[in-house]
Amino acid sequence: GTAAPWWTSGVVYQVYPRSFADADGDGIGDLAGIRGRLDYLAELGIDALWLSPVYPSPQHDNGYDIKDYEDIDPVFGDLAEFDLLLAEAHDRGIKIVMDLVVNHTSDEHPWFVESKSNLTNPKRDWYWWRAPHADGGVPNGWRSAFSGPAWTLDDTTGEYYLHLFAKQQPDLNWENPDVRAAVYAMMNRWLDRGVDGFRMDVINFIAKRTELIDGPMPATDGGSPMGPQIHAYLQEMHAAVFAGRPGDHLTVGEMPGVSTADAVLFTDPARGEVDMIFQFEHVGLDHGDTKFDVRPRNLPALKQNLAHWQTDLAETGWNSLYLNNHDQPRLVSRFGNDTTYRYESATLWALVLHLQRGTPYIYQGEEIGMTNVRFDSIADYRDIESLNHYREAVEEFDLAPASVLAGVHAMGRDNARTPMQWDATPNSGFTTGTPWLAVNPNHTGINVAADRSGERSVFRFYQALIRLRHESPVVALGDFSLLEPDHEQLYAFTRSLGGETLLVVANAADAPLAAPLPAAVAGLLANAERVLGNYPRQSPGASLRPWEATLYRLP
Ligand code: TEU
Repeated sequence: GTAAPWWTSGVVYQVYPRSFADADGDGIGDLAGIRGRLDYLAELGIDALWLSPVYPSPQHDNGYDIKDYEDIDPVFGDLAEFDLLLAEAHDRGIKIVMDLVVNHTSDEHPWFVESKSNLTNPKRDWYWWRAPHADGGVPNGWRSAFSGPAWTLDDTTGEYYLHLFAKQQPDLNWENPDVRAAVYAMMNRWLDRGVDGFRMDVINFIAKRTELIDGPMPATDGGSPMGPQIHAYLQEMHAAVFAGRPGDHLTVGEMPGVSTADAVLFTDPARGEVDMIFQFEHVGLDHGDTKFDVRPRNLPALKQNLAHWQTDLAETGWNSLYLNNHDQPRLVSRFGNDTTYRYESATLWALVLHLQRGTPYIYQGEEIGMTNVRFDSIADYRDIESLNHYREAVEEFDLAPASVLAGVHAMGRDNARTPMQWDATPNSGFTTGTPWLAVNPNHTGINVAADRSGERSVFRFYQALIRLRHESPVVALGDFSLLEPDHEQLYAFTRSLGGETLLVVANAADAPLAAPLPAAVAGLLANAERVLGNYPRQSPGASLRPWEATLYRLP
């Protein structure tokens, strides 16, 4: 058959352009800045870059509110600059994956401006408009992900429009075939331009459970708005955009709230939907109903959930592997120890994630162990999700500001959006201007230059993991088996393919793990050959040091 697609043994690096590298000194990252760092990314060894949106946008949600799908926002550059970045990335064997945000547009997109202008214009049905419900007010009880109702009343026409996110992000009506055709045409023009695929923003929400919109006034059932027609839409998109093209364009769908059963349907190659998805179960285990309701880490639950995704998608389908992105707090602060054992815990989670079956995603700064930030005041934060949450919690629910700020410290999205830390100079080499969001004060010690000059380099550990995935079929394709699933601090599993077996042994805790190690692991360690580790070599089976992680090849 045909060769396996590149992404079965490749690694994707996510760039958040706003915070990566600023070439023109306006304090906001840009395309020229990314182009200036391509050698760094090539040295890391990644196969593709996923760029968060760089299209024209009012920037209410940092570019996830798009007003023109086929241009570049001047703050990031222009189409000529984009073509240059694309060419220079391709020269280095690096693919470029764009962010496709078509569940919603900006409220300044010409489509919405026309749609809202009057009740009978041709684009009225391109969005979700509804008259006030008989009970008065919003059509149903859905809430916006950014606080408040998911419906806003438009005074011009006296109707409400739907926005699962900010009111400046009206949802497109995918029931309308004209909407779907316009999106596919835009996607085809980007692929014709040479881009190598799309990360698809909340793509499972494009299909709504319409019975919850036009039925009796349901109190929000807390369930997903995702409707069953999602599979038909994705198959239609695949046929209209990707099917006839040579080469493996990457499609990764961001899908909050889906299960492994859903994911098998979405990622079964025979169904022609998407190549892989970003699921949210593992990043939902350490908080309550809202993400800011933080709960303590539960390692067995985390291990078992990730193992569940490994085994349920083993025969059919494909996993993405991530612990970080522009919406999640920094992994070393959330799952590790970002002070005493920052190097050890950052590399432990890198090993645990990159040795699983799927396509790993590295979020900018993860490869040098960047940490969360703790600004003193909500005024230092920029993210609409955190700002709306803080205002609602403090002003409407009368919660104590300090406790609400603590939730933002732990889980706010700005944790991932402080500027990339390149060196110890004042703005960490990110900009010569004033950064749009303050640089993390710890950049003087945590930065690319310091990491790569150090004896224990997170960057070089990621380089080794990426090289391993490129060279070793058992890493890319081997069967996964979790060991000691209930152990509170040991994370151990095997990968096997064609007689070759690898073993990961990781002590995900500040406390050492005394020998003898649990029998299931100790038994395998006899004659094991060390492949990679984050501590100086010691005899297999000895007590594990804090956050010690080692990869072994078994005889
Ligand atoms: O995120 C979708 C999504 O599910 C987020 O609301 C996520 O649950 C939340 O941010 C976690 O706190 C995508 C983009 O990744 C995000 O940056 C956008 O804000 C959002 O869609 C709307 O486009």
